[in-house]
Amino acid sequence: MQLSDIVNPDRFALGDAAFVAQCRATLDSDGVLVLPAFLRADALAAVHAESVAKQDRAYFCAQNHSVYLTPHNPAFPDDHPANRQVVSTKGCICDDEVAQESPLRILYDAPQFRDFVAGTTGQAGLHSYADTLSSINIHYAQRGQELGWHFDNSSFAITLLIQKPDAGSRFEFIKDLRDAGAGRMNYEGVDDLLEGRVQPEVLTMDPGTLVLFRGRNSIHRVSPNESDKTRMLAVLAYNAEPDVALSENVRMTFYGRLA
Ligand SMILES: O=C(O)CCC(=O)C(=O)O
Ligand SMILES: [Fe+2]
Repeated sequence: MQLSDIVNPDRFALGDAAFVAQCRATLDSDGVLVLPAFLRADALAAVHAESVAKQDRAYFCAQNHSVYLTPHNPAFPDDHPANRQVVSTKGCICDDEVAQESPLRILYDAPQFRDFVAGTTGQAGLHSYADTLSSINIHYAQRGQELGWHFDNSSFAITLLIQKPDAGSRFEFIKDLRDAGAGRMNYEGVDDLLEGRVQPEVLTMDPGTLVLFRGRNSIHRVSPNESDKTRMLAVLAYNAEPDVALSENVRMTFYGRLA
C-alpha cells in the first residue's frame, strides 16, 4: 500500500495549504481535531486484522498515578488533587511488533503526513523515537480497563481508533483545565471534576477516525470498557528533536522491556 491507498487524497488534501490552515484553526480553537473516516476501508481492515492477530502479544499493565503524572508531593495531603491516585490499565504492543508493510507504518513514515502534522500543530520538527518501541503503539482495553484522568506530558497526541467497544471507553475531556506553561495547576478545577461537580465533554468517534489532541492542558480520560469487545487504538508518537528515546523507566513501566 502507498499513502493514497491509506488516506483518500480527495477527502483529505494533506498537502493543501488551505486544508492544513483549516485543521490548524480547529485544533487551536477546540483543542482537538477529529477527522472521521481518515483511514480508507481497506487500510482500516488491514490494521484491524493486524491488531487482532497481535493482541495476544500485548503487555498489560496497571498503574496508579496522579492526574498530573507527578510523584507524591509531601507538601499536600494524600487526598489533595496533586496527590490523589487514579488508575490506568491497558495492554500495548510496540513499534518493533508493527509490520514493516503495516498501513500504520506507511502513514507514520510518509513525508506528506508529517508535513500535515507539522503544519497543523505548528511543531516544525517531527522525529521518530530513537528507541525501537515507542513510535507506533497499539493499545488494547478489555472489559473494565480504562485510562484514568490525566494531563499529558507531550504537547499533542495522534490516535486512530481501530475497534470500538459496544459500550463504555468514552473519551472525556475538559479543555484547558490548567496552564502548565504559566504554572497554574488549577487544583480546585481538578477537584471539581474528580468529585463530579463538573461534567466533561465527550468525544465520540468511530473506527478509522484520526484524532489529534492537545492533552498537556486539557485533562482527559478513557472511561472503563463496559463490553466484551476490546477497544483497539493506534497511537502515533513523534518527537520535536531527533535522537530522543523514551526513558528506560517509562519503557519498563508501559512495555515491560527496553528493546
Ligand atoms: O486512548 C485514547 O484515546 C487516549 C490515549 C491517551 O490519552 C494517552 O495515551 O495519553
Ligand atoms: Fe493522554
